Order: sequence, then C-alpha cells, then structure tokens
Amino acid sequence: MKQESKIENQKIVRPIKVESVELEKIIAKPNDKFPEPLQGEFAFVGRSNVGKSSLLNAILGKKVAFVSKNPGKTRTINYYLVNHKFYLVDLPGYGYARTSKKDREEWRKVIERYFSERTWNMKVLFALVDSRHELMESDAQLFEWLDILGIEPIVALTKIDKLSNTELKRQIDYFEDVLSAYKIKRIIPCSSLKKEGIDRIWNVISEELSKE
Ligand SMILES: Nc1nc2c(ncn2[C@@H]2O[C@H](COP(=O)(O)OP(=O)(O)OP(=O)(O)O)[C@@H](O)[C@H]2O)c(=O)[nH]1
Ligand SMILES: [Mg+2]
Repeated sequence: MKQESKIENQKIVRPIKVESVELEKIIAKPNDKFPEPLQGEFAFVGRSNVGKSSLLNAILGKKVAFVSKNPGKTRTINYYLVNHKFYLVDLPGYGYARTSKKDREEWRKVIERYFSERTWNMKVLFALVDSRHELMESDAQLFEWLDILGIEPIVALTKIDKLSNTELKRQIDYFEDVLSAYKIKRIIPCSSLKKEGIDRIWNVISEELSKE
C-alpha cells in the first residue's frame, strides 16, 4: 500500500477573510500580562532569521510584523489579533550564533514562560525550519523539549523559493525522515516571497477554529 504523504493537502476547507489585524499585545518583561484567550492562538517559533515575521505577514496579507536582514530582530512575544477573534503569536528567534549566553538564557526564560502559561490556549505551534539546510542543533534541542512537553508542532519549511524542484523534493524527504525521530508528522513547505504554503497554513487554522 502506498504510504500516505505527510505533506498537508492543498484544499481549503473553510477560508477565513482577514478583516482586521492589530498588534494587540507585546510581552517584553516577566510581569507583562498575556491577553484575553478569546478563540485561541497559533504560535510561530524558529531560529532567528528563519522567516517567522515574513510568514506572519504573508499569512495576514499585511506588513504588520517587522522583517529584517539582521537576525535577532523579534525579541518579544508579539500577539497579533485577527478579526477580534484569535491570535497569531510571533515568538522570539533562537540559535543566532552571535548571541551571548545571557541572551540565550533570556530567550529560554521567555519561551519557557510562554509554554508553561499559554500552551492551554495554543491551538497549533508552527515550528519554522529553513528548507535549505540540515536540521540545526538548536532546532533539534527545541524539538526534544517540545516532545517532553507533549507539544506536537507542525513544521513549516521556509524559503522554498530558493530551491529548485529537485532540491526541494530531496529536502522534503530528508526532513520527513529526520523529523520522524521527534514524532513530527506534519510538514508544510512555504515561501513567504512566492506565497506558497500559505493556503495550507490557513487550512490548519480554519480547521482548528471550527473544532469548537
Ligand atoms: N527568499 C526568501 N527570503 C525570505 C523568505 N522569508 C523571509 N525571508 C528573508 O529572511 C530574512 C529574515 O526574515 P524575518 O521574517 O525577519 O525572520 P525572523 O524569523 O522573523 O527573524 P527574527 O525576528 O530575527 O527571529 C529577511 O531578509 C527576509 O526577507 C522567503 O520566503 N523567501
Ligand atoms: Mg521576526
């Protein structure tokens, strides 16, 4: 029997029109309060420079999140409120080679707080990984941690516009294989530049929101 593909299918289940987007809340300090839960939240995590803010902008169809060539731009937890109903959450990036030990500890504290205080309101965690490279040590560490926490992320492979079709196919095979070690089954190849994979992400969001 042919093995079922782990790649999310294309069909849009229930399209959601983005009517409004607001940067509702920035969590910068340990005492900053999380916003009202509303219908839930979809979080985006990944290495610095992997393309989290760009993907958020592509999903929302608006330039709301700050994109930069320099890694380490998003250092806070940014809550984008969509249609006054649910949130997309831009989490700070990790793994930037030039960050100090202090910065790494800071990141861990912020993310630890996020996972311990907000997992209950999190519908899906999208973990972004650069499609062009092998899985990095810092990604592997995150996936091990998520496994312990019992969080099963959906992996968004970013910047696929930089790969040829052959390279992309090879990388998808590679990631399917390597990610299965962390029990990760769902992979969405994406390009914020070419707007690829965005429909599939919306599929996941609308499916989750229609569950209640
Ligand atoms: N070719 C291509 N470049 C991209 C894509 N997405 C992001 N980039 C580029 O990658 C760089 C980093 O993008 P960001 O969206 O700022 O990355 P980030 O993960 O939010 O980074 P931090 O906030 O530092 O954690 C920018 O120069 C973007 O233009 C993509 O789909 N294709
Ligand atoms: Mg960012």
